[in-house]
Amino acid sequence: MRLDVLTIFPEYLAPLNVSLVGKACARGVLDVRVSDLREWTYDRHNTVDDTPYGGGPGMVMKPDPWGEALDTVLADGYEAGAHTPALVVPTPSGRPFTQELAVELSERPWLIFAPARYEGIDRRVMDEYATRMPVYEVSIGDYVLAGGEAPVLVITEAVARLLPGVLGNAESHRDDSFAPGAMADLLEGPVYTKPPVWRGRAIPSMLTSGHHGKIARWRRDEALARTAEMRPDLIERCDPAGFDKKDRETLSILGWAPEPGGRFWRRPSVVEE
Ligand code: J9Q
Repeated sequence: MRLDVLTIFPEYLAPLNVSLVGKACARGVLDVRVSDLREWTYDRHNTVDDTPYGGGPGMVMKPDPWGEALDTVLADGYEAGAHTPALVVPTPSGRPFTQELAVELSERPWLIFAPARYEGIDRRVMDEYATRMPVYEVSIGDYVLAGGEAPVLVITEAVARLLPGVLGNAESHRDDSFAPGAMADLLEGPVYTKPPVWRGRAIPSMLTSGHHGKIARWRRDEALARTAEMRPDLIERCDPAGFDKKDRETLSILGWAPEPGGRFWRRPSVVEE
């Protein structure tokens, strides 16, 4: 996969050379190119922003540097044999970044990231490049950042670990919270390792019982409890056909009951302590 990043803070992308993404690059699975957007400014101050039409706070990134930078990166990439690019623009007004979207992006051979500072990029840039390639405007969550560089790191890590040959056998995709598949719709419960007692705290005895069926059931119950506590929206969204008899029993103890439609809803009588 080829990955271009156009940014006014190229140093911010240094972590792309580290850890999993760095290894993917070293192994030749990923070809990362970071370019400084200011290379495509031609005034004395390397201006990339201007005041918004219609007034209002903040500054908007000018279309010209983006247009020239994107045209150059596209020409370079095509010349190097890359094809079917997609533009990824991190923005709080984008579609939520999910594991499903990570999988979709990981299946594309060429991603071009356009992280913006200030109040965003002149809309005409996304409109123009949308006529030539898919444009993904993506939000990594509901909070305020100074710019899209951190989201680029987040999205890149989520995508890179899905590329063939990047993850070792030790880490597999299936059981991750949010991975499409096995535990798809539940959060993971607690995990433990040696020593068996740490600062007077023992591990749950269940885990050394050797009863693999009981351990699996216990883990499932812990996952249900954790999800109900931290992400009740995930329980509500669950297809009830995915719950077995014991799941229903556990959910009932946690204060959840099926609606007439079958989906689970938390009984209003149960309140937090
Ligand atoms: C560019 N807050 O926030 C959440 N996902 C993306 C963003 C974001 C931001 C500011 C600038 C992206």
